[in-house]
Amino acid sequence: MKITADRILEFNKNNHSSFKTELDFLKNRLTKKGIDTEGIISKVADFQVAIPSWALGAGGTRFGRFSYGGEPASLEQKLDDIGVLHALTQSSGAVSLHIPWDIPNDVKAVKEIAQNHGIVFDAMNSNTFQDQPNAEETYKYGSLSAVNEASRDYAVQHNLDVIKIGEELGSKSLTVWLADGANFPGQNNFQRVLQNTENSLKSIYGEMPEDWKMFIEYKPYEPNFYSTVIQDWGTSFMLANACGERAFTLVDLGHHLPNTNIEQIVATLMLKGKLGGFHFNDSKYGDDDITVGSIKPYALFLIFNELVYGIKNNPQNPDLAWMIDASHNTKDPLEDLLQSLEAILIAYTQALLVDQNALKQAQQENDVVTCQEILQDAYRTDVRPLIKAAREKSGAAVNPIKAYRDLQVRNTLIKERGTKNQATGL
Ligand code: RM4
Ligand code: MN
Ligand code: MN
Repeated sequence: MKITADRILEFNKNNHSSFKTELDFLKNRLTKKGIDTEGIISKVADFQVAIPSWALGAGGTRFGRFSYGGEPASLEQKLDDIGVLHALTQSSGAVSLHIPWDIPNDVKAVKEIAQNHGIVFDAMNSNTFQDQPNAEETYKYGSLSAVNEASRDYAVQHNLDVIKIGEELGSKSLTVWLADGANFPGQNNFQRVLQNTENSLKSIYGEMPEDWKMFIEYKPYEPNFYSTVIQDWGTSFMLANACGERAFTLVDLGHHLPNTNIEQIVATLMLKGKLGGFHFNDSKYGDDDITVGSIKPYALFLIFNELVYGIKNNPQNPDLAWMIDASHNTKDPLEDLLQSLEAILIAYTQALLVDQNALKQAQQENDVVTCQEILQDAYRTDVRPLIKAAREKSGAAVNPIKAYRDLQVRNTLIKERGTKNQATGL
């Protein structure tokens, strides 16, 4: 299914009325405060987030998997789904592939489909946490960190293969998330597995094309429950430094123990020019991968506040690779991703409203109350009319979820693909 620009225009014509009044009211209020609303609308319209290929299928838990109709069965169909999201929002113009889940059979055809939808290939993810049916070596006791040299070499080679595929597709970065770790005390020699990991990452880094970046993602636990080799931002940062200047840390919101101050981690990494990638999701307990902004929207805003500050003030930090790393099997995944995109844009827009000069002055004066007022004033502003204006400007639907439902997207996909399809991946 492809949603044409005409259908979006028609939808917008029928869904305009109340938002224009709200927009005028908000613009008026913000302009009086000296805020450049048109500048904010342009920034929001330009913001692009990659969709991971795994999120389009029915996610499951280890207790079960519930399919839904019209699920994409191939990479081509996954790209079509991202095409639907992008047509509705104009803010998901990128895909992040997970290999070996989504190896393109026909690179040329896949590129053409992506191009037709206005989608580019962002970071490539190299999964080394499962053995494939034809695997020659096992990752059961680790991949890049394994004590078994053959497993390590096999995992390094897999990463190099992923880079090759990425090069053909036009990607420029590799994300390494390692599940490696131990389930029981004594199982691993911490120093040895860390050293193995550093050596393996250096081998991959050494073979990366000159214009590629490497993102090292950390996570405290799961699937290993006693220890994880790259457990936190410090370990990732250390490994990125060991590899070189094109290696960076990747922050995934769900990869922290409860109550970790993620905004402070973001600020620290950006100051050091080492924040490269960012995965959005939300969580209550662990790596729950639930809809962005569904549990802790204020935390998301505070994180965005640091991101916006860093983007403006830290030229030493590269442009970030943004990706949604969330999807849930009790929702239609496309609607879930639309909700995540909405939450991301809301937090971003609110962060853009923060009066940085006033905040700096209040901080200089140790006026703690004013500091809090400034942040909360931005957070408590209903910025949705600005987002609708940005969407209208870029040819997206002013209300993507309503458009998705009005246009009967899911029913059409079920008619096209049937009810029995099952996606590759998780
Ligand atoms: C991991 C991590 C990776 C993601 C996999 C599917 O927990 O978040 O980024 O690619 O899950
Ligand atoms: Mn992630
Ligand atoms: Mn995760």
